[in-house]
Amino acid sequence: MSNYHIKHLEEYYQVYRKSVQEPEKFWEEIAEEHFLWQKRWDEVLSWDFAKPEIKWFDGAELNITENCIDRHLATRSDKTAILFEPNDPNDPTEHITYKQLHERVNKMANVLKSQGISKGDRVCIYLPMIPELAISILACARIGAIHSVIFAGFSATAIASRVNDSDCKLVITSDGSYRGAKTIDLKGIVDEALESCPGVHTSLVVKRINSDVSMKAGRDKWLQPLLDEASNTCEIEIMKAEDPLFILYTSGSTGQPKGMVHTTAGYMVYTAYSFKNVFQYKENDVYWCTADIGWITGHSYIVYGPLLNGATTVMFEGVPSYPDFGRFWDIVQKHKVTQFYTAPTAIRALARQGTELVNEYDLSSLKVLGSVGEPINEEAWHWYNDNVGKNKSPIVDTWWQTETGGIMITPIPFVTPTKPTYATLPFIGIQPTLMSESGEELMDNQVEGKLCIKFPWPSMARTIWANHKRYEETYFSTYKNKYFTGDGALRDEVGYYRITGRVDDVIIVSGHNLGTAPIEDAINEHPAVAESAVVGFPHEVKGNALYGYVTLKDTGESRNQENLQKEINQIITEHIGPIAKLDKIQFTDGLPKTRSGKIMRRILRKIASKDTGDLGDTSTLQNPEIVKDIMDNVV
Ligand code: 6R9
Repeated sequence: MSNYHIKHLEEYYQVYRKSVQEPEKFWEEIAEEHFLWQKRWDEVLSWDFAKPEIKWFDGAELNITENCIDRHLATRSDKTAILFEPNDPNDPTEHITYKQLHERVNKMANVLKSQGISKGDRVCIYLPMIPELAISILACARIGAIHSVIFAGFSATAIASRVNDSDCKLVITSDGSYRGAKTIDLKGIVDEALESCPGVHTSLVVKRINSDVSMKAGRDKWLQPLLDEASNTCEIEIMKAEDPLFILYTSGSTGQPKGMVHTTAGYMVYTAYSFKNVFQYKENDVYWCTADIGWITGHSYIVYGPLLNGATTVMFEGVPSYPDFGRFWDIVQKHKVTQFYTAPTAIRALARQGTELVNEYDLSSLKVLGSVGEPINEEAWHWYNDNVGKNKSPIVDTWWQTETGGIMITPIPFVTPTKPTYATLPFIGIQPTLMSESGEELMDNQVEGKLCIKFPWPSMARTIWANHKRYEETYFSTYKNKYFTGDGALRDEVGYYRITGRVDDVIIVSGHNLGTAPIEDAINEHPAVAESAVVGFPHEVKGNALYGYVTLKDTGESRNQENLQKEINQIITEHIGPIAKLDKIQFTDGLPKTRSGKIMRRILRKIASKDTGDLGDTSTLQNPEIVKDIMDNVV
C-alpha cells in the first residue's frame, strides 16, 4: 500500500496532507495493516497538551516482541535478524537468525522471570554493544518489564542516580567490554554504583572479556548457566497500548537527567513506519546504524524499527578507529551494507583521515546514507556525499530527539531533493512550526525561530518517570498547546527546515547531549572551586567541546593550576563520565553576571568561541570589568 512506502515527491505531499488532515484515520490504517494486535483499540488518539496527556490506540492490547520476532518466523525464520560484528575484526561475525533470536529472547525472558522480574518492574541494562544488549531489551519487552538502558560509558554515580530514580530491581551487565585496543571494567563500575542502590537485588553478568571479576554472593550471577537451564519458550505478556515500554534518560538544561517514558503501541507503529520510509528499506537490505543502543537512535533504529520490519540490522561492538580508520568501510564492504546511518562527529573524525582509506574499499552496496545527533556542517556533508556516497546515495539528515522516539524532520531518499545542512521536510504526520521570541507562530517561509510541534505523533514520550510536572514544564509550558523542542531552526523559501542548534543550556558534544548544570555541579564539588560556568565552543571533530570558567575560593594559598585541571576533570569523570570532560579550563577572578545574579553564558560562549566582535551591551552587568579580564586570559 502506497501509504506505507512512499516512492516519489508527489506521493509524499499527498500522504503528508492526509496524515495532517485526518491523522486518526491515517495512523489507524497503518496500524491495522502492518501489525499484530491481541485486541483492537477503542480510540486512535486522545490528547491534551495542557495537561499534558497523550494516548494512542487506547484500549488495544499487544506485545511488541511478537511484532519484532514471532510474526516473522513463518517467512523469515532463517533470515539474519542481528548481524553482530565484534570489536576485533579477526573474530567471527555472528549471524543471529529470527529463529535464533526468538529462542534467545525467550530464554532470557525466562531467566528474568526466574529472578523475580514481572510486568511493570524496571530493569537496568548496562552492556556493551553485544547481542545480549538487544536480547535483554527484547526479553524485558516480552514479559512487560520496563527496560532502562544506560550507555556503557557512564560513570558509577550516573548509573546510581538513574537506577534509583526509576527504582530498578535488577541490573544486567558484563564482566567488561572491548573498546578498540582497550578493555573497560564495566562490572567494577556497576559494583561501585550498586553500593548506593539498595533497591537492586540481582545483577546478571554476561561473560564477554573473561576478566577476573568479583561476584557478590546472593546478588551477582553469571548469566550463561541460567540461560542454559532456561526453557526456550516464553509466552508473550499482553500489554496495553499505553503501558510503558522503556525509560531512557536524557540530559536536561538543569538538574537531574530526565527519564523519558515511551509507551508501547504508538512507539511501535511510528518507529516501524519511519524506519521503512526514511531508509527506503527493502527486504534484502543490510542496514547498519553505528549508534550505541544506549542512546535513543539505537533503541529505535538498531533494535525496534528494523526488527519490526523483519530487517537485518548490524550491531557493531567496536570503534571507527580500530584497528584503523578504515574499519567502518571494511564492515560496509564485508557485509554489503545498503543503508549506513551515523553521526556528524564520526564523519568529521573520518574526514580528518583524508580519502585514502575510504577509497580502498568497495562501498558500491550503499544506497542510502544517514546522519543524526547534531547539525551536520556543510564540509562534513560534502565529504560524506562525495567520498562515501560517491554522489549517488542520498544523505538523510534526520532531526529528532530522545523525547520524540522517532525521526521527525528528514528527507525521504530518492523522494525529497536534499540540501546540505538542511533536515528538509517534516516526516509524515509531523506538524512542526517556528515561534518568535514573543511567542507568535511564524507562518511565513524564510524565518527563524524556536522549533515546536503542534500536534501529537504516535512515538512521543508520554511523561518523565516519576515527574510529570517536569514533563509539563519542560515541553509544554513555554508555548501554549505546543511541544517545545529546545532547538532553534530556520525555514527556507520552499519550507525546508534547518536546525540551528539548542537554544537552552544543553551542549551536544560528539552527538551526546550534556546539560551544563550537572557538569557545573560536579566541578563545584572540588574543595578549591568557588563557582563555575560551562559553555560549548566549536570543535573540528566533536562539533562542540566544553570550556569551563572556574573561580577559586580565596584561601590565600597558591595552587598548581595544572593539577587543579586534572582534578576537576577527574571529578567530572566520576560524576558523569569521560564524555563530559572539559577541553579547556580558564581560571578567572569572577564570572560576568546580570544584576539579578544570572551568569551571562551568552558572553562566555562568545569568548570561548573567540567570537568577540560583538558582545552586545555589557554595561548593565553587575561586574562589567570582568569581561575584559576574561578576554585577555582566554585559553
Ligand atoms: C536522535 C538524537 C536530540 C538533540 C536535538 C538536536 C540534536 C539531533 C539532529 C540534531 C541537527 C540533526 N539533533 N539530530 N540537530 N540536525 N539531524 O540525537 O536524540 O540524543 O535526544 O538529541 O540533538 O539539538 O534536540 P538526542
